[in-house]
Amino acid sequence: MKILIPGGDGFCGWATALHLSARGHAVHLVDNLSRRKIDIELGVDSLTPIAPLRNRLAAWRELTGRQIEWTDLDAARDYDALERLIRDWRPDAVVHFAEQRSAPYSMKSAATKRYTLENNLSATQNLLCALVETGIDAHLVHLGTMGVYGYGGGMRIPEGYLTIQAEASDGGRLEREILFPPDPGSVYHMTKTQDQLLFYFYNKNDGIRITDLHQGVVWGTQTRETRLDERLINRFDYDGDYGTVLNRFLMQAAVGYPLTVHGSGGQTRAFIHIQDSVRCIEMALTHPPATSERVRIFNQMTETHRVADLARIVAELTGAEIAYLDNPRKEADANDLAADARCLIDLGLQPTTLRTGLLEEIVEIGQRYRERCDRDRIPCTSQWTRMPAAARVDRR
Ligand code: NAD
Ligand code: USQ
Repeated sequence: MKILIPGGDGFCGWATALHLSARGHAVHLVDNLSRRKIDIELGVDSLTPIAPLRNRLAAWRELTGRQIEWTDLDAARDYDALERLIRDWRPDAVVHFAEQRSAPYSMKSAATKRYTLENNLSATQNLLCALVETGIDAHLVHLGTMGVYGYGGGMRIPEGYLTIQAEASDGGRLEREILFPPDPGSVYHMTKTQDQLLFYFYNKNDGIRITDLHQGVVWGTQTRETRLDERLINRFDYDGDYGTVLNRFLMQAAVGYPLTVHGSGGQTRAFIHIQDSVRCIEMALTHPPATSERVRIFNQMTETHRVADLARIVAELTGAEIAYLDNPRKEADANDLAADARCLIDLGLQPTTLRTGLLEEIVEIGQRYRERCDRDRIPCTSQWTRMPAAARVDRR
C-alpha cells in the first residue's frame, strides 16, 4: 500500500511510519515540525534525545534499505501543496495524526485555543477536500480520542454509535443509530468532536472511506522498530503540557519527583501501549470500510485505570512518593469508565498490559535518560479556568 502520514514526525506518527515501512508499505510523511517548534516555544525537550527528522530518515534507510519520504508542509495552511502531493503521489491510504494534541496546551491562552482549533479543523478539512478534489479513493484513518465521549457520563460507551428510540413523524416509534453525544473536556478534545462531524458529512456526501480510531492515553515509548538504533528513538514528553499521565509518573519515579496526582485521582481513563497503537492502525488499514459504508469507529484502548491506582502501582514498583495536587483542570473528580473495544481484539490484537510493560519502561527510558529531565518543567501550569487553584499540596 502507498500510505501518506500527516503528522509522521510525532510520537504516534513516527512509530507508525516505521512499523508500516518495515512491513513493506511505501510511506510518505507530511509534517511541518510544529511539535518540535512548540517544544522550543515552551522551553522543553523530549526526555529521549530525538534526532532531527532528516537524520531519522537517513538512519532508517541505512539500517533497513527502506526509504521513507517527507514533505515539509503545513496541512492546515498549505492546501494547494497538499492537494498537489495527493494528486501526484496517489496514496491508497492516509493516516492522519497532524493535529495539536495536548489538552493543557489548548487551554493555556487565547492564542493556543485559537491555534488548536484552527490547526486541527483545517488540517482535517484540507485532507478531506483534497481527497474529494483529486478523486483519489484513499482510505482515511484518523487518530481520534476517547475524550470525545466525555468518558461516558456513567453510560457504557459503545464504539462510536448509540442506538436511540424516538417518536416518528407519523406518531410511531423509530430506532436510529446516532453518534454518541459529544462531551469534550478541553478545546483540544472539542476539535476531535468536530472532526467527527466533518467525517460524517464527507462520508455521506462524497463517499470518502473513513476509520476514526478513538484512542485512549498512549503510554510507553519504544516499538520494535524505534528500538533498533538510538537515532530512531521515539519522543517522550514529560512536561506539564505534553506529558501524559502514566509516562509522567514513570519519569517522575525515575528522577525522584513525587507523583503528581490531580485531585483525588479518581479520574478513570482508557490506556493503550504505543506498540499496540501501531498494530491497531495497521489492522485498521488492512480492513478498510467498503465504499458505501458509514464512518467506521473503533475504540482504540486496551485497559482502563484510575489515576490514583496508576500512581499506587508505580509507587509500589519504585518506592516513589505520591503528591495529591489541586487539579488545574475542570473535570469530574471521579468517574467510572466502561467502554466497548471489541473490534480491534476481534481483528487479532493481543494487548501489552501495564503489568508486563511498566518496569521495562522505567529502566529503559526513565532511568536511562533521567539526566535530561528539567524538573522545573514538570508542574502542570495550564489552568482550565481563569480562577487559579490555591497552591496546596497534600501528601497522603
Ligand atoms: P504529536 O504532537 O507528537 O504529533 C503530531 C505531529 O503532527 C507532530 O509531528 C506535528 O509537528 C505534526 N503536525 C501538527 N499539525 C500539523 C500541521 N498543520 N501540518 C503538518 N504537520 C502537523 O502527537 P501524538 O501524540 O503523536 O498524537 C498524534 C495523534 O494521535 C493526534 O491527533 C492525537 O490527538 C492522537 N492521540 C494521541 C494520544 C496520545 O496519548 N499521544 C492519545 C489519543 C489520540
Ligand atoms: N493527570 C494527573 N497528573 C498528571 C497529568 C494528568 O493526575 O501529572 C490526570 C489528568 O487530570 C486527567 C488524566 O490524568 O484526569 C489524563 O490526563 P493526560 O494528560 O494523561 O491525558 P489527556 O489530557 O486526556 O490527553 C491525552 C493525549 C490526547 C489524547 C487523550 C486520550 O494528550 O492527545 O486524546 O490522552 S483520552 O484521555 O482518552 O481522551
